[in-house]
Amino acid sequence: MRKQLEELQARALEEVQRATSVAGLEELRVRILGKKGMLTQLLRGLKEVSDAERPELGMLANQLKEGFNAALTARMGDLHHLELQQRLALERIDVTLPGRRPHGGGRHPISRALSEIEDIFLQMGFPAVSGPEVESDWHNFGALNIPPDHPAREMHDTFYLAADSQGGARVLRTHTSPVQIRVMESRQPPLRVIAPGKVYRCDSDLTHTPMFHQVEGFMVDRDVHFGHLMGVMETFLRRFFERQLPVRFRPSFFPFTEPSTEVDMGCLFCEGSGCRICKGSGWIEVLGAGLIHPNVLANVGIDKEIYSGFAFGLGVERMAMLKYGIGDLRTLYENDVRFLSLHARGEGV
Ligand code: 2NL
Repeated sequence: MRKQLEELQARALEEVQRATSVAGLEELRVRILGKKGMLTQLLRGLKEVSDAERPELGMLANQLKEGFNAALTARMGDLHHLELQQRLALERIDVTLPGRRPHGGGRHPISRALSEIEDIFLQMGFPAVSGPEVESDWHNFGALNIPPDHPAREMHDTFYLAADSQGGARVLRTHTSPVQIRVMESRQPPLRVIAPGKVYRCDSDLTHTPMFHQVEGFMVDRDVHFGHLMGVMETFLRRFFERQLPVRFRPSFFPFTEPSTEVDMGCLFCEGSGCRICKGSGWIEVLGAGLIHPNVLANVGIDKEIYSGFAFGLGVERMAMLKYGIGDLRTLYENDVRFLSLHARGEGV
């Protein structure tokens, strides 16, 4: 038994030195000291040894165990260090690789167009005001010289809501004119504002969404005439589209303006020679406008003998599509990030 113990000791220590990996050492520990390990099995033999020999052999076995453990631990440290050195020599992190950019957000084209429109009008002295989207029939129609049975109400495809507590009809505003009516009701001229915001019409197809954005604006003062309207419209369009566009005014009709006009600009895409966008005419219709109807002034308590004014309205989606070259209205409402990041370029992404 003594001989077996001494042989095992010699072999175990030799194998510790021969081991070349941390994993190999771990395996060796199990092979010697594990439940079915060689030393464990040898120690079972101690029972058969005489009482005289047992203490000495037991001591020898313990020395073997401690010696083996110490050698193993030392070698383990060496191998750990060696394996780390090998990895450090072999593995490289390429710190020159560019990082992965996070997907950037950006402002929606409608939001961008709205800001640009607001900036231009503010420079011309028209601050932006807002008002309710749920409106009384009076503010949305009556005050604007649109009587109850007027065909303009059908044209507007109105969303009607439950009546108010006094039985008054209520609607989702079909334009932002009611905001301007509220301004005229509550202040006296000189007045100059724009009313940007969401408007609602019960209409949905390729070129219409039930909610869209409008900017209306008006000015009322002494001696305001059609020339002022023409100058403000032309200045706005040339600044918004960033070029010296031709602008023309065609006679039209709105119940709330007299005279009324539709404003065209020279086509951005063919510069007047005629293309698909302007349907061959060389002109694109972008605004409706006119001098505020005397009935409207009377409805809000402004003296038409002293004051006059002009008003105009435009669709923000249409302006954004023309300026940013967006062909399909629906892409503005799909929230496809590929479309949004394309059109947000250079806009805080
Ligand atoms: C269009 C036409 C227009 C107005 C809006 C207006 C507002 C008040 C009084 C008089 Cl409070 N007029 N707004 C006037 C003419 C045209 O919009 O085609 N918009 C897209």
